[in-house]
Amino acid sequence: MTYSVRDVEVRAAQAEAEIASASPDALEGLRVKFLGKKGEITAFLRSLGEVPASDRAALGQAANLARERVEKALSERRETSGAQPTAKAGFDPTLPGVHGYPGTRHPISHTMEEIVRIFERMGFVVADGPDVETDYYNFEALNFPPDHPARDMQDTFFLGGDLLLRTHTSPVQIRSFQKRTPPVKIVAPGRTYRNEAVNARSYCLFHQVEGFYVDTNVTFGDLKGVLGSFARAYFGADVRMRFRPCFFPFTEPSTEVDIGCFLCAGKGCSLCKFEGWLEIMGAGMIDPEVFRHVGYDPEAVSGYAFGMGVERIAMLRYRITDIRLLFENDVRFLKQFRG
Ligand code: 2NL
Repeated sequence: MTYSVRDVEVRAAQAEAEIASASPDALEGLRVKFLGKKGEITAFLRSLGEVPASDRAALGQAANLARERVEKALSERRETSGAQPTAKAGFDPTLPGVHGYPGTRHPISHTMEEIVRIFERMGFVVADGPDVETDYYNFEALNFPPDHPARDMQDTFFLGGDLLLRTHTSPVQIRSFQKRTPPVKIVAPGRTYRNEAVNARSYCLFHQVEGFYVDTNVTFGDLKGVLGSFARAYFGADVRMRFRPCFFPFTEPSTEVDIGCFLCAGKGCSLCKFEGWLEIMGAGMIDPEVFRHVGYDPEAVSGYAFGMGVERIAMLRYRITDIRLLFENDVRFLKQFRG
């Protein structure tokens, strides 16, 4: 191999330029290309023995200088490329970041917590119980006799044997009765299940908040007072309320509770279906049969109970027209709530 000092200098300069613009990943390859065992600069150094003795000193000096230049270029490039690996043209690190959607409380959780909070302020204590229940706690203790048509009203998911998915949160109340002695004042929020045909108004899964108070001399007047306070706290101080007689197996007398439509103030609109009233819950005085089932003396104590559907309350409050939206968890829907 014959070469001149100039050849060595030109190759060193080319190597420097190539290294200076190389990506961090390419540097090791370039080191091998120039300084490896078969590298181009190494080749100059190896072949010094074959050059005429008169040129050897000058060429040796040039080749050593070339190796130093390439080594320096490599180490400089390693530092600069490592220091700014993400630096891209047009990137402005002073701009605000792009934030992900952090999520919000689900409107059902939010509504349920608001309802419970109001009752807690009136002295009710929160209780909960299992979603999988026995026939006794879901029906029998609540005065649904076997084969009574009232059971048909609650299309039940039976799980085999004695087990079922609770169709209301009333079993929690029965369990509370068994654990405590009057006075007891409990509110039971939770998930309930019914084998309903799914459509805009009903779903196979929903939530209830039930409450009850048992003590000596609890009256229907106490019930009206507590539910009136609830309605004013949740729907506004000037809300109107009415009680309509109805039937539940576990209360006697029983009532459905309506509030004056808050959208049209009773004039009639699509929300209240031109009734002027919105049904918000059911309630009544606890049937003596229920007390007998849990070992309370119906001559000594009395009590009221009430129950409301959380989806129904949330749909009225937020004007949601399809219950399925509450279970599909489409973020375009959920993002509209700031719970
Ligand atoms: C409704 C009506 C109601 C009750 C629930 C209850 C529980 C026991 C004893 C007596 Cl342990 N009653 N709960 C009473 C009346 C009505 O719910 O429409 N709920 C969505």
